[in-house]
Amino acid sequence: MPETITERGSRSGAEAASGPRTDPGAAGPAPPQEAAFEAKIAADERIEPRDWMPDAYRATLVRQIAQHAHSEIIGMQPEANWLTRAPSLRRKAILLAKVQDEAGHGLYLYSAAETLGTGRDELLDKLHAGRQKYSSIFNYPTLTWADVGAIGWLVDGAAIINQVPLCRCSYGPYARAMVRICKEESFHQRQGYELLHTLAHGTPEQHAMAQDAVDRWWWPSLMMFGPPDDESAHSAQSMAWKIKRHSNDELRQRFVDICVPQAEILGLTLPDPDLKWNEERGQHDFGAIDWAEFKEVLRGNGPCNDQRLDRKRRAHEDGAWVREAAAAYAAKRALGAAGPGEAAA
Ligand code: BYC
Repeated sequence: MPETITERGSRSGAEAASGPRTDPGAAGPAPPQEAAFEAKIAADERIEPRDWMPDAYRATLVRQIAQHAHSEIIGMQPEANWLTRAPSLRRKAILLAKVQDEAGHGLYLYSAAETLGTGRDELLDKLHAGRQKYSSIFNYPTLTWADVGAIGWLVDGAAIINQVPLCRCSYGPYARAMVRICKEESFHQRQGYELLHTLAHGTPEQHAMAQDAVDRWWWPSLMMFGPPDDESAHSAQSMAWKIKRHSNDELRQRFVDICVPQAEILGLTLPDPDLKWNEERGQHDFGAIDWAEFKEVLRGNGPCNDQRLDRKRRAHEDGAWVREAAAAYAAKRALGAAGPGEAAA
């Protein structure tokens, strides 16, 4: 754990006593630590764990990083579903590596949240109690092997578009975690693309399986970027703080424009009759997203919400003995390091 962080938003008792102004709209001149924070943001410098920061900035980061970390961990489930049924040893080894990477991403992100004073246990308790979200995308089922390819191409592809700008996030530990995550996500996207390419250029049955997977994953992938800008509660503030660098709609559009030529090379069709190049805008127009479906999934009513959370809770309970054993081992080592005399004292 980092040093204790006070609830008032500063890092030490002395600073808290000086009364940091945590409400950006509060009257009167900004206290010096708030002015220093704003100056760093304006200069595109990183905010680090020991720096003063407004409570709302800290809370926004914890919310987003927690949701992101939970997504990585829950995101292991739909893919792990195919580990025992991968069609070859090569495919199985690749998928195993990918699923393990997702666990690693979760750990980097929980560690980033910990630098803000919120431990992993607390975040996991909230996830298990249904009080924190994870990405909507992981509430859809993986019905065929081609879904592993579609997830790599579309889901990891969307994640990269969303996450590359997060490498420039104003909060240092999150930005640095994202650099490593994005490198691995690129490999994930490539494996999905290569898998789908192989299927799409295989037998007619394999091509149909690839097309069916793309048909099912396309629209949920577009929803990953979050609600439209005019309904995005947090975007304006997060962009002002340079946590987010682009709006949800901007990134969604970028994703569509990148996917269209890739789909052509794959020999697959994107399931949107309204998808077409708009010469004037220099971008693709695309059809209406079913936001009612998105809201239902967020409310817990997607096809796999219950299954995903049940499995996550069960895995956590089943792993209790590992955490207990690790804690007992750490305590034993600490005792040994202190020496018998000090331990007795
Ligand atoms: N699913 O004001 P908004 C991955 C929530 S990739 C669920 O626009 P914000 C992976 C949002 O939390 C996926 N909830 O919010 C890939 C907020 O609710 P609360 C994870 C969503 O934060 C492959 C409300 O809707 N990636 O991990 O400004 C394999 C209003 O939205 C979703 C990240 O998390 C959604 N799709 O922008 C394995 C990236 N969209 O909190 C793993 C980091 C929105 O007020 N996160 N909501 O209750 C972000 O960039 C931003 O948090 C978002 C949303 C763009 C997702």
